[in-house]
Amino acid sequence: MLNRQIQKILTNNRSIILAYDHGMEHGPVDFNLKNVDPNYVLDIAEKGKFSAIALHHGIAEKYYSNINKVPLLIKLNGKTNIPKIEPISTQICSIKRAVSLGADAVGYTIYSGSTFERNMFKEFSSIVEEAHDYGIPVIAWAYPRGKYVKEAHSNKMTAYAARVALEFGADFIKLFYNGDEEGFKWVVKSAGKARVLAAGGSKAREPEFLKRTKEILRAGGCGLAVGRNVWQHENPLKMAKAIRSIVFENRSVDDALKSFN
Ligand code: FBP
Repeated sequence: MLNRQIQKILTNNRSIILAYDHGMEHGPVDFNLKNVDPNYVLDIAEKGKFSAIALHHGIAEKYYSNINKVPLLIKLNGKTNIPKIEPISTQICSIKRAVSLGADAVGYTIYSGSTFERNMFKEFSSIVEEAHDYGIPVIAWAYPRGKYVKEAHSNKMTAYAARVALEFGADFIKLFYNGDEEGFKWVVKSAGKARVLAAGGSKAREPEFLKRTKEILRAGGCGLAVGRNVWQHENPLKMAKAIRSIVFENRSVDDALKSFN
């Protein structure tokens, strides 16, 4: 069952997840009059043939229904960026509730290195156990962060965060890619049998973003969990097509850029 569910969010062993949890993580500051509407982003997920859409449960309950064909990934924890304290993100949705809302997979952010890491480790451990009992895969947003983390985006720290998520049983691990393709190979190795997805980051120019995507795949990553570079794009479906052609069809960056013609 778990393996079948993992396959559901893969095409040719690759995956592109559309992330839309920013309303909680950053606030509506990331949105404009179009993409503030979850229906707009769900439509992109469907028409852009994404492997899954990542939502918090409140949005899933009001906007996602069984007519939606794109698999649903429910993010089980969350926080705002308002308190300037050590990073901690706590569980806000149970697996039972996620499953009742139609979740095909669940996600959880772990800030390894935070002085609160033990709280997240404890919750994540139970989440993996329960999700796997239900036969659904778990995606870890693995972000080293906190006052003791000096270089959060270094290969060393990213590889450590990847390994921690593997040790806890994550099936997919979402990580920051710092632009060092060789270094990312070690990060991917450290993630072992867990599949590596790279985070998209703030909006970049298309050639730059697509080049990064190519590098991530060459280093052994299985795809992306991307948000702003798609739904903040003036033509999200063209962007989705360009990303798909690289991730699923192994096209070159130059070929992918033809999607914008
Ligand atoms: P983007 O591709 O838009 O960066 O989304 C990826 C993501 O991990 C989101 O799922 C999340 O809301 C956000 O980035 C978190 O970013 P940060 O922790 O850097 O604020």
